[in-house]
Amino acid sequence: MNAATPVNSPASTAEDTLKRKSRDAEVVSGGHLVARALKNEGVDTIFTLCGGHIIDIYDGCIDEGIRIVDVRHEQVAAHAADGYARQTGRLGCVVTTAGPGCTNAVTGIATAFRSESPVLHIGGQGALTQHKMGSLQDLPHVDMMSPITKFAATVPSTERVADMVSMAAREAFNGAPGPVYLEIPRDVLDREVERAKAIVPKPGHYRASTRSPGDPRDIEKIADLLVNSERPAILYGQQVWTARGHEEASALLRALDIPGYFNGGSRGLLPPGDPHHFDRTRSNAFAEADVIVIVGTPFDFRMGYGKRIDVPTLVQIDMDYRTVGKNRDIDLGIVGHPGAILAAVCQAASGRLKNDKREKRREWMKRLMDAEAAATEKLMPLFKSNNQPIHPYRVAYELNEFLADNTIYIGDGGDVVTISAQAVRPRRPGQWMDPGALGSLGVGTGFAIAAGLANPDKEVLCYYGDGSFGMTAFDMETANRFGVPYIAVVGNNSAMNQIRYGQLAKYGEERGNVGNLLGNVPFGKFAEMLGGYGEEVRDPAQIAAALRRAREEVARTRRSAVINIWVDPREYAPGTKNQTMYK
Ligand SMILES: Cc1ncc(C[n+]2csc(CCOP(=O)(O)OP(=O)(O)O)c2C)c(N)n1
Ligand SMILES: [Mg+2]
Repeated sequence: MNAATPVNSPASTAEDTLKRKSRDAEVVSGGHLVARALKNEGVDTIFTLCGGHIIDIYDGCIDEGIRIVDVRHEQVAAHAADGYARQTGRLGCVVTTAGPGCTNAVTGIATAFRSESPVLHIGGQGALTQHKMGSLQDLPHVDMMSPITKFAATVPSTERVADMVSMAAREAFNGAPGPVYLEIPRDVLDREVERAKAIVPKPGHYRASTRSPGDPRDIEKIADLLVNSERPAILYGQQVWTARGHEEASALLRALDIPGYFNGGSRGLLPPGDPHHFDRTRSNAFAEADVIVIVGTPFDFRMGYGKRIDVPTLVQIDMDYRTVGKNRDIDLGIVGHPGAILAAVCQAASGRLKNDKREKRREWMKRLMDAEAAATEKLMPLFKSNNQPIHPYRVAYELNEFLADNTIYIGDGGDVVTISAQAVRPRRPGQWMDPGALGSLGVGTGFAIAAGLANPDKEVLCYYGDGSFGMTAFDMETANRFGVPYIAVVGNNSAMNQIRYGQLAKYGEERGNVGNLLGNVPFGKFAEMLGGYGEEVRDPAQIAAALRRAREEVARTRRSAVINIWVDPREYAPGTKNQTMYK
């Protein structure tokens, strides 16, 4: 049965329909205004879990042809809205009921906040007529959501509903994008007002272009720096993909022969093997380059707050004015749209790179490329390890070998997923998804649903830790129900291993295994319970074949598969051993 087919809906007569139609022509309810404004903003899908406070939005969505994806936990709805924004480049939308609907979604919205993902969260609220009287599920949502959104407000009247949805959308795209929150009291949502009195901003007429190229004098300066540099390097972060500046970003690397490094959603901007794609020599580049340009990623813990960069000239480009020059000094900063800025720099530098400089850069890139190859060689014994229990590096290697050109790779877990980042190289832009700076476990299932819905022709693979899988996996049923099955791989060490390492190191064997051990769960059976394919893998030689079977079975049954790979709990990622994330 189609997910949207209503069950037991009361039969309506032709007369009822006629009456409804003529009334609809004159009046409109708040829920229908929400849907109209969402449609105007280009939102074609909402992620939601139902509640009495929000049902009129669903009715409006039916009229507007907006897809309603109903999940089993609001955290998943929020992650899915974030994932859908990441995959489509448009505003994502999550709709939750009042109270616990909102609190359950908080992690997803917070994740979008730290990842600068444009998500509109619409939440229900008790009727204004019951304001502060102790209505069902009443909470101070706006106060709760304000610190983790760019804008949070209550819609005060039905007439303003669409207006405030468009206002929230505008705020979501202000500077670096991010989540926004709108609370709609039940009576505001349900009330019908005269259509003529409702404020509905015209599509395409209520917000300006975000493609600002920054100060033209600074564009010239960056072009000069790059043209005159002998050892330049550029790091592209999440924003480059979020703002869809990826083509301009690769064009600049190619035009000026600059080695590129990529993090977050920018991984996959260039395919592995591309002469301008680098990933194992970032610290060499940070130590030896003469000019470094950082685009669209803050100097946060992932960058050692910028302290690990030692370079004569550091340039920072970001969509958020507050990020540029934060945590460390820079030589030049520019604020605007990464694509617009990089295209302008490319244009300003065009034809100015002298042959001797190009020669020097080729030597520089060759040196880095040799170091990349040496670093890969060094990892090979781990990548090819035949150990039993299976070494998590072997899983990471096999996953990378398995990826197809169109596979979207999602990482959701602690140590096993950190390790996978050393091996997995997505083949195309937009095919890498991670939780970002919030480091939230549990993103995987929502991201997988969103990735599938936004890209019906792509394969989706999510690699989970066993701890993470347990957090949100029940919505695998939602993925199946909406026809977007995916391949789930669990790196199962029966522990919250990334945390366990630090505990063992600090408190020893006796007190270190506390609060971090999980049961041995054969997660393959979970897929079977939902009508899909499941398999347990204990032999490293079986990983590749198991993954292929999962691919075939997902295609055949249209149900998600789970390959549960039992990995060695005694192996950890180097970053975990150094506790880099806390330094
Ligand atoms: C929602 C959430 N809770 C707790 C943490 C802290 N944390 C970081 S890694 C980790 C362990 C994850 O275990 P698992 O997914 O099994 O991966 P493993 O480290 O075992 O490979 C935990 C609990 C977190 N980042 N997010
Ligand atoms: Mg684990």
